[in-house]
Amino acid sequence: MFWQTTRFGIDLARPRVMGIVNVTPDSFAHGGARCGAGAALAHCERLVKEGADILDIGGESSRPGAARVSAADELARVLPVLRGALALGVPVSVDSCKPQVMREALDLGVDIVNDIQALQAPGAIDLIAAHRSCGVCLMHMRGDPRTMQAAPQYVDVVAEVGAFLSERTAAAIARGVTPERIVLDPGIGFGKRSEHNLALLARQRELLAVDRPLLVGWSRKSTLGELTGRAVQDRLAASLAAALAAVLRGARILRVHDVAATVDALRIWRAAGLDSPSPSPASHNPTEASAALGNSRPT
Ligand code: HH2
Repeated sequence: MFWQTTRFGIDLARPRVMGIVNVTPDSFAHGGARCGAGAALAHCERLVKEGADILDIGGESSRPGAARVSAADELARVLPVLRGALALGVPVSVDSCKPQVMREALDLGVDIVNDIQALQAPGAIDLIAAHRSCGVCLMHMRGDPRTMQAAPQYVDVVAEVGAFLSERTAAAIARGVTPERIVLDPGIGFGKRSEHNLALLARQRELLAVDRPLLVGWSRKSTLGELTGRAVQDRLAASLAAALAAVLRGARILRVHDVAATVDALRIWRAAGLDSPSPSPASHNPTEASAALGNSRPT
């Protein structure tokens, strides 16, 4: 099973670690410590040294209640960091829901668009479909970051998230995005209370029925704080436990802040023989993506 991206076919035979780089003054997990391009790029370099398989670079916080950022401001934040990160030898993802930001990032050569709105913005699907090979992550969110935590309600959160991801996958494929370019994310914490997030973890395997690899982001999220009583900077153990539980239930890409610790945890996991690739989604012909074995390699 490979994830096709612009320059790399990412082999998902083993779980992959996506390191988070927020070039924002207001992210929930670091409070703006890496707002400048120089600091953000140094952070990218550090995450690659720690073993990140993918870098995910974003210029707009999506924490509950976050203020919107204009496309121009978002571009000013992320473009210099993306430019530098593209030289680091790993796939680079831009975390954005704005087509203008996606377009300029793709023009630079980024490998993946990570969209918390699952390409619902006008023009977003066509932009991705027009690109030859970039990867895309389609994430579920109920509402938008300003309002999403105002009493979210579901009858069956797992079924509803699954139906949404299925519909967005079908929409992207119908417009010409090939399936091997798509991964899916249940959107932990996006318009969901803790009970919803935990149901999505407990029944995560049901989401594999959509037949695309799963990416999940539990790192430092508030449900972990609710369960442990710990502040955001003290949620490493909880984040690792949630990440491994997600891998156990079929996730293949972990979006994390703490790359070194997650890489170590996965190393022990594999050494213990716990990592057998999930039975679904069905593997597809790897020659379509790349001939890569082991680490991701340029296509
Ligand atoms: N979570 C955040 C942002 N982007 N993308 C995906 N695919 N999945 C996630 O779970 C996800 C995401 C929020 O976390 P973070 O980037 O650390 O915070 P902020 O949005 O405040 O910068």
